Amino acid sequence: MGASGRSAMNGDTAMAIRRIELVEVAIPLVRPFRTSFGEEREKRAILVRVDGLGGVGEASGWGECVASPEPRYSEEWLDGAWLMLHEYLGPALTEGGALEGPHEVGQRLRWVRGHRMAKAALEAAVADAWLRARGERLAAYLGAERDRVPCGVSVGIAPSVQEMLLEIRGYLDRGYARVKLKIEPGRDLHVVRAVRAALPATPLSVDANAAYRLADLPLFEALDDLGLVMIEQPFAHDDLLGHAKLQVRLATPICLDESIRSAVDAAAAIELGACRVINIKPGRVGGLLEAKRIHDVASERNVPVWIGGMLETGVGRSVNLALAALPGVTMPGDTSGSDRYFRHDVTEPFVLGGDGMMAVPATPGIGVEPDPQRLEAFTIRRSVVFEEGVEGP
Ligand code: SMG
Ligand code: MG
Repeated sequence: MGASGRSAMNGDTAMAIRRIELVEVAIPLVRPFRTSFGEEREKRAILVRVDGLGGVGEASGWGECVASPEPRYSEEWLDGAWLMLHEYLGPALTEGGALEGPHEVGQRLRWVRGHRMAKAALEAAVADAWLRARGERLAAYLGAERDRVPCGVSVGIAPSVQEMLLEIRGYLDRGYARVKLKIEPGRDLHVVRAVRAALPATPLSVDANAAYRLADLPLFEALDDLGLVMIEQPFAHDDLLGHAKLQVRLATPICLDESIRSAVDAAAAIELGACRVINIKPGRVGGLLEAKRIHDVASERNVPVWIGGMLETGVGRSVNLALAALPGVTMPGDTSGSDRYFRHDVTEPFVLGGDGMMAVPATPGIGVEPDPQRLEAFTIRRSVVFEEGVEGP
């Protein structure tokens, strides 16, 4: 056992990190997911495993990195995150010795600029291990009180309105509480109008994934008449001013996703009037604790928030559900059931109740873990970032 392990044994709460491993998985999607920036047919993700040893014993934890194979949704991408975890984040985390808690992860990684999705995965894995060692649930640790949360569903761009409606009706039959339509130039107003006409009472929103500009104002004025719950990320991620100029012209709330990378961003966007709703994703903002801070900033300003999705496996979905149980999360999230994405997930599936509600994991840590056999079947590469007592390259 190394020096950091011994010091952890002496403390009550500290946890020494003994091993960090990355596992890349590729899981077929039940249907392709198309947005304004491309199509995904399988889910590839880096799962981070952290083995820790603390005053209360040994525990392992898992976290999921939501960086996509290509840097379209954000500048991060999967292979970059893999390298980042190896070269910088793993060493930055372990060089400081035993950890007093998950809050120290962000502090140790802060000197690395950006790379939030990679940081979030490591923080989640440490938090899972640390909480499991204490027998504490992530939702409770974050301050969540609810044990079930309402869920919405995000519907990819489909070849025709008919196909989209068929898919949507299937989700509504299952109980989803809100339907989000992906839009892109050329597949926007007529699609949303047709869906609205077919489903006059369904809570509907649209997500443009930054595909438009202020010059498209007439489109948004037309969408404004369709009784949408919100319009998500119409303009570029760095265009807060453009969003503020659009929001004053619309009755429909603008929801920001890609634009909000931190609690500081959230406060600025709210103060500028760039949005009236925020989509929180722990990966996009650098971790679950920053996600909680965004929740707090928005709650203090009476701005509703909801928890987004990145087509996560059960490992990431469990974190999203814990966050969704926070008191300021007042709108259904993109926290859909596992079967909306996968025939088989790496964990036990998350199942939507017929009433559109999903149970928040009720056991310690993130509450789920990869099934060893399924993990093995979906794994395309593995690599050890850190092992106690073993020198790095
Ligand atoms: O997890 O159900 C899901 C997907 C939700 O639409 C969704 N996510 O911009 O909000 C968003 C997109 C980003 C997906 S990029 C892979
Ligand atoms: Mg979005």
